Amino acid sequence: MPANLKVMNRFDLTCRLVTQLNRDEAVIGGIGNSNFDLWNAGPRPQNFYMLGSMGLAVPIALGVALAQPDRKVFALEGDGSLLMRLGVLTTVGNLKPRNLTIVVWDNAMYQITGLQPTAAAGLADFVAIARGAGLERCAWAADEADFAKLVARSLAEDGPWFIAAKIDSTAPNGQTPREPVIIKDRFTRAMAVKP
Ligand SMILES: Cc1ncc(C[n+]2csc(CCOP(=O)(O)OP(=O)(O)O)c2C)c(N)n1
Repeated sequence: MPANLKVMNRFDLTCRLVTQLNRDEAVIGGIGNSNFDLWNAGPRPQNFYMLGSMGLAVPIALGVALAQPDRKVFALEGDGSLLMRLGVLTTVGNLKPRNLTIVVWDNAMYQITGLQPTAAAGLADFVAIARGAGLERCAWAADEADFAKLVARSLAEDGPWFIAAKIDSTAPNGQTPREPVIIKDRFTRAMAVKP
């Protein structure tokens, strides 16, 4: 892992990412803080907010990316959640969807359930793990400008991309309304699979 990675703020980075979107990109927010900050960054019908299950942002985003290869798809996942479903990276590495970007918010903890440390508080390096899983375009974001640059590249160039960011433990300013049926319905309409 590179030294001197800046510890950033998930909401700030989420806002930067959403601001950079210019088409109907899909964004899948993982359980808890990842989707709360996505919601707080401004509701979009092309956002899917995962409620309740850890580790599903990347599998859902992978499915959307494979079904709609002309649409860019982002998965935003916490480090604890990605660790729970690490095997999905090997699937992404083998399938190599050109339109998928995975972002991992690495605060080295299960923040929302009480700040318990994850393996990322030890030696685990997500970029090294992703590279080992077969992803080639993988990077740690050194700071906010670097994050924005990586997002811009992932929008302009073929992936799959994997962007890891060290973040602090600021709690989101409010939660996504818990309306699973509405979330799913709005998202599937935005993906134009439901008239
Ligand atoms: C399968 C499963 N196990 C445990 C939980 C309880 N749980 C919900 S969120 C969470 C921590 C998520 O950690 P991380 O993805 O790193 O996000 P953070 O809270 O740090 O933003 C846990 C343990 C759950 N919802 N689902």
